[in-house]
Amino acid sequence: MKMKKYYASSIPEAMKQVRAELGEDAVILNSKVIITKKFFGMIKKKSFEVVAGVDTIEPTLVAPAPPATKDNARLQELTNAIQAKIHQDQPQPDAVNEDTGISEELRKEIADLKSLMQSMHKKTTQAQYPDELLPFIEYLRQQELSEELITTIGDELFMYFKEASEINFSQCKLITKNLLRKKLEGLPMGGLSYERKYINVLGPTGVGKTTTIAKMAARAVLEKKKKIGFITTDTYRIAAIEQLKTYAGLLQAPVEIAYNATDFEQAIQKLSHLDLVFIDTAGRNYKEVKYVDDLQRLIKFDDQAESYLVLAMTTKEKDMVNIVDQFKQLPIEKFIFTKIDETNSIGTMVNLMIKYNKGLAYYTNGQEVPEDIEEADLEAVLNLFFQGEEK
Ligand SMILES: Nc1nc2c(ncn2[C@@H]2O[C@H](COP(=O)(O)OP(=O)(O)O)[C@@H](O)[C@H]2O)c(=O)[nH]1
Ligand SMILES: [Mg+2]
Repeated sequence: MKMKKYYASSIPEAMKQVRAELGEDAVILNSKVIITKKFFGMIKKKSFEVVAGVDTIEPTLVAPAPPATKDNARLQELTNAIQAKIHQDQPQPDAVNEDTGISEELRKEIADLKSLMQSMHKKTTQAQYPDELLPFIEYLRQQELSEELITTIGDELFMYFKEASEINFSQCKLITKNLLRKKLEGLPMGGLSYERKYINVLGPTGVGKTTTIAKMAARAVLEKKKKIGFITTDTYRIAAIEQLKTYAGLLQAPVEIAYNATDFEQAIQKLSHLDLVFIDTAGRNYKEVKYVDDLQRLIKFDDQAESYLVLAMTTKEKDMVNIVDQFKQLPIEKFIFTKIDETNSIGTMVNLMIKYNKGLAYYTNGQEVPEDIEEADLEAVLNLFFQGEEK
């Protein structure tokens, strides 16, 4: 990637310079305001510094030739060799000797030092990446993949590059997919099991719980011919009850409203003849620990139930992490990610699945019921990750 700094009195002015020099494909990598002081600080002048870059290995990026089968075999061979080497180089877990007499404090200090050294190592390796890798690393970053995963992937690509002396976008993609596949393949993927009667749908307000329930329920009725019903514990807003009732009406399914645990128990009895019961919950302030406690008291989390945590892709990852942490005392089966139509960054999905070791049931991509929902499978998630690249 070719990079250059531009200075101008306004951002549009800087953009003009960038386009004139680097062309229409240039991307802005960074920008900042610069205040210069003249006459002993009495006159302040504002200007802008813009760092822009353009891909210099564009031909391979725009039209990546699909690797020939022979290349693929070679690529796989090299990837395997690199992975074997990585495993060989990885430090083996320390043998635990209970009698070492090392205090807990010292042990913690050693652990901190170790992690500091590891993070320094990461920074050094990233700084060593050749220019050929940078657009791809930038793509991973735009996808908001965690820095930790970017370094793992980057290091592997770098080793491949050292071995093969060249690398193009489609090779990077293949190696990345292999790596992410390995990280995700142990996690449960796929929608309702249809083996458990109660489906608890949890998550904060407005993420799309009720809409997603309607989509899942419609599939259960139309495709699986199941007899279904609904219980809602979201009694704080009349509109929320009406919304569920509307969907239930379309599917000719009963709705029970549970204001308290007794109501809930009665609703369960009333709907006991059905195949599936969807439980819509209130997304009150999840930050209150009490909310999760109440939920636990109100609804059932036994072996007849499966529970899903709904998160919207429009939420910041930091906030999503807080939400998942808040729900961690509940036996969440899998995630459901909604509103993926409103983002171009899919990395968060991957980050959270790996961080919490949880699979994915569905992702939803629009407001239309019942069509805007996809059942998750590993290859679909991996393809989703590179979808932005094909746009
Ligand atoms: N763009 C988009 N909007 C969605 C999606 N799923 C739900 N919504 C919208 O998000 C808003 C809140 O949905 P709702 O089901 O009421 O959320 P709840 O409070 O969690 O039950 C509604 O306007 C939905 O139409 C989705 O996949 N994409
Ligand atoms: Mg709702």
